[in-house]
Amino acid sequence: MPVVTSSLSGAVRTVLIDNPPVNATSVDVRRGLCAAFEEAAADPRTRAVVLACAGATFVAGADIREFGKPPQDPHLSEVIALVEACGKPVVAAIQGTALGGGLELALGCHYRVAGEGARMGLPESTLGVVPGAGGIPRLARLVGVPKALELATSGKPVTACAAREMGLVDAVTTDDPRAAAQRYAEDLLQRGAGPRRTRDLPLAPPPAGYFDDIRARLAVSHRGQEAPLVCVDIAEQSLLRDFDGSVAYGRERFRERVASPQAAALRHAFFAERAATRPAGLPEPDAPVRRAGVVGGGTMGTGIAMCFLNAGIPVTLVEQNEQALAACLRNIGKTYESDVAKGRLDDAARQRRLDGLRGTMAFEDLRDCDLVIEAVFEDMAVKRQVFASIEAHARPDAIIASNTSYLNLDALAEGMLHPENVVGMHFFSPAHIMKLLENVRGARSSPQALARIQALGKRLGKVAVMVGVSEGFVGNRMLSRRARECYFLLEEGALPEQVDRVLHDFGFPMGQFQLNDLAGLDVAWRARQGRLDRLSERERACGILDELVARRKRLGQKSGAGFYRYDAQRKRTVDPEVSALIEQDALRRGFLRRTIGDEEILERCLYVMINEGARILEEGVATRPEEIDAIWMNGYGFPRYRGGPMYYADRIGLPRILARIHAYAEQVGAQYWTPAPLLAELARKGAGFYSS
Ligand code: T1G
Repeated sequence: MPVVTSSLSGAVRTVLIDNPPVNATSVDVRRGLCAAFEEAAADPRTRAVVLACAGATFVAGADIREFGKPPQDPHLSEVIALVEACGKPVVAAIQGTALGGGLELALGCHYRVAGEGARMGLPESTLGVVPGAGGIPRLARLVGVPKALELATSGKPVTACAAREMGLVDAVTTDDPRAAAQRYAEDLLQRGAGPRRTRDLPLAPPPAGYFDDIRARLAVSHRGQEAPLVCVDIAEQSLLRDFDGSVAYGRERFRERVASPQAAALRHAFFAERAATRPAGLPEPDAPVRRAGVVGGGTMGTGIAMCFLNAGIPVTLVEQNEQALAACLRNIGKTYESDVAKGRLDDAARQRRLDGLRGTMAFEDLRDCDLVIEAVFEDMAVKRQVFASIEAHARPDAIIASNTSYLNLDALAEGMLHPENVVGMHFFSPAHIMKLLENVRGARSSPQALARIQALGKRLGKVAVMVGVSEGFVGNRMLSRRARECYFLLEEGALPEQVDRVLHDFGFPMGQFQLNDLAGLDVAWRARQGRLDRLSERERACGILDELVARRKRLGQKSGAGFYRYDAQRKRTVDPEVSALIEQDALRRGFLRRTIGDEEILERCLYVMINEGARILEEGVATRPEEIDAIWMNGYGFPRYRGGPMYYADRIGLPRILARIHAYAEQVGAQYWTPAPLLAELARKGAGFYSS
């Protein structure tokens, strides 16, 4: 089937792109468009053109799969120039998403008609590249430099209505966009309106100082990322060059970016997340979740309830007493009011979500739920009792999920009448914000139950990764190894601010001790108390947390002091009292503290995680490295432009990592630094996690 066809209706020729699944501008599409527009220009019956796409979406961009391979002519910018040069008015009919090269193609058309649900944007920088087909020079002519750069540097799409407001589209329709565009083209002909080329519009300079200001802002908001800053260069150069020179400059900078390590890592991230959320061997889910039950209205239960409500799934929320229930419902109401105040939500949507929420203290009210998730206190006995109550009142085919972070799901399922319905759904706080969801397959979870929670995860807008039962599943298990090394480093000579700076400079949003302070040192302390019997002698003897939490009541940000001191705006400062405490604790235990270099800190934090990731793959807790990368990029802030821990390991080279693991085994102890057999084997073969 040709990916581009055209047909004449009256005096309007419709050029149709049909390249599933997202009408990406592959080389065949580009060549087909050239042929179609040459035909349209030459055909005397054709007096106007509609450019449309088959399927659910307009062009969602260049074909990412072509990146990193030798470019094939024609370049998209040449195709767009041909469209724009057409002597007859060209109208783009936009449905679904017009993204990247898709929006650039639409900008080359003379007019744009969008369906009301359509979205359009320039997400190239999220892939480490930049609009390479004239997107910034054209968009800036239509909406101004600041708005054009807001789209290009954020990568976030705008709605059709917002696009019309800013002058990006000419009309928004509730009808089929192709039909509306046909009528729009006919109306142009009746009015004698001809082509309106974006390139001919003047380019207004932004306010004085704008470029310095946006570069300063990006250095913070997009710290470490190269592509957003190159977008700024393209806009700035567009003011200094003529239009064709601007397009050529953008194309050159695209070619430079697409070959960069950051672009390779971000492309990996894009495809890894899609692979990670589609575990092999699952059946098609046989029924959607129409109503969800949430037991426990604390921080996690509240966030989980809002995940469902935000996705349009009604919720029955169970709390144990009036006061707790009222507090939970109040918190949800306040969150939505705040979203409305910030313009994230309109009032009708807020009301719809609240209308879907039913609070109760009766487990009986769970009887019409397709899935019930518990988010109660992290204690085995408490959770088992709640599981039993849920099963006693919910439908026998209802999925029963635990939000546990650390407890063994199979132990939770023991004694249940239907263990095949028991799964884990590990949300990350704040649950209604964080993208990651670890879906846990229990030993007896049915394929249908797993298929349904995977489909549910996508419906909730999560990166839902299926993991096996293991202490801490995948993310927390690897994090606990990094935490152990960080505490060891404090004993051996480092201080919290040095460890945190190294991790922050690597690209994490915050370091280990800032993270502990944010989550609450009491949480870390309780988790440690629950694992004392499984800790080594050295780990048990490490008294820093006991001193901070048990004796000095320093609970982290929420108490104004933890590893750091915090002011009323939660701004942190280093606390000499903590440094003294660390030094005294080390002295008391006979450590001879030394100066530790940043490189050792980074290696010990990252390589211990990579080694644990290899063990996780060996045990089948994760089935492929993409899952580990997706988890760490979406749940723990691993910088996307480095691709995730396992991708990053391949870039460093497993032989080097193995050599450093052996060195740390000597220095720190083999019980903490034994190479995972899979890592050692891959290193021996000179292979990687992605190139075995
Ligand atoms: N190229 C190739 N394949 C793509 C693709 C693309 N641009 N976009 C999606 N796919 C595949 C995806 O891998 C999956 O394949 C299937 O389509 C469904 O995707 C020149 C240089 C459009 C919002 O960054 O954001 O244009 O796994 O699961 O959830 O200046 O896909 O099924 O085999 O994500 O409905 C800019 C990227 C490119 C858009 C749809 N464009 N795509 O989401 O489906 S750079 C983008 C998305 C560029 C120009 C520059 C999303 C979506 P498979 P999906 P979805």
